[in-house]
Amino acid sequence: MTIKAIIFDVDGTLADTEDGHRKSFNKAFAESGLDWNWDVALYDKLLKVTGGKERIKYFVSDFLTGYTKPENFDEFVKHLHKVKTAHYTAMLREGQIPLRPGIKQLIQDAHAAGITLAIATTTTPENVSALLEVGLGKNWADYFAANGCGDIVPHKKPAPDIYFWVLEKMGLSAADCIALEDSENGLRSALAAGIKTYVTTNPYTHWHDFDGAAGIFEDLSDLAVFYRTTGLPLPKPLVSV
Ligand code: XBP
Ligand code: MG
Repeated sequence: MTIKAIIFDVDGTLADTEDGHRKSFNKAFAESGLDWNWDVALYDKLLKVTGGKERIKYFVSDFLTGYTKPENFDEFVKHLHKVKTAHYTAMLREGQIPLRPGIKQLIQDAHAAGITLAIATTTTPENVSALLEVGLGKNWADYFAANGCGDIVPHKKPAPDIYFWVLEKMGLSAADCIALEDSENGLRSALAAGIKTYVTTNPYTHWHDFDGAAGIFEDLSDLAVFYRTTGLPLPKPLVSV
C-alpha cells in the first residue's frame, strides 16, 4: 500500500507533554483553593481517561472520598480546566516542552514528499497551536490538512470518533493512512478506525499494552529506520545518502 497520509497524535507523541499537563492541573487546583495534588503515580492512573475535563471528573468519582460536588459541577470542572489550559499554554509558549526527536524532520520530510498530514488528539485546539507555534513556527497549520482536536467529537479516545473525523476531513480511507500514537487509548482508537498504527513510547506509557501496533519505537531519533519499517516513500535527501 502507498501511504498517502500520516495522522499524528499530540500528547506523548509530538512532544512529551503529560508532565506539563500534570503540573498545570495542580496549579489550577491550588489557585482554586483545592487541596488536590496529582503526583506522577496518581497521574499515571488518571491517564486511563482521556480529556482533561473527563479526567477531573474521573478523579472526583473514583479517587476522592468525602468530597461534596458543588451545585453546577459541570461549570466548575469547565472553569478548572480553563485555568489549567492557561497555565499549560504559558508553559508551551515559554518553550518548556520541545517536540520529541525526529518529529519536526518527519513532518517536514513527509510534507515535502507530498504526504498528507493530520492531527488526531483529545487535547484542546489552544494546546495544539501553542505547542506547534513554538515547535514548527507560526505557519505550523500549513503542514496539516486536518486538525482533529478536543471536543469536536462526542466520544474521545479510545473511541475511534476523532480518527473517523480526520479521515472524512482528508477525504481518505483508513487503508491510505498510518497513525502515530503513544498510548493504549490512542492505539485502540486508531485501530478501531481501521488505521495501521505505529507507537512511540514515553515514560508515562511505556508499560501500556500495545497489542496490534504495526511497530513500536522508543522515539524517532533514527528516521531512516522509521521510514524503512513503515515503507514511507523516502524523501529525496534520505534517498541520496
Ligand atoms: C492526551 C490526553 C489529553 C491530555 C490533557 O491527548 O488525553 O487529555 O492528557 O489535555 P492525546 P487536555 O490524544 O493528544 O494523547 O487537558 O487539553 O485534555
Ligand atoms: Mg497521546
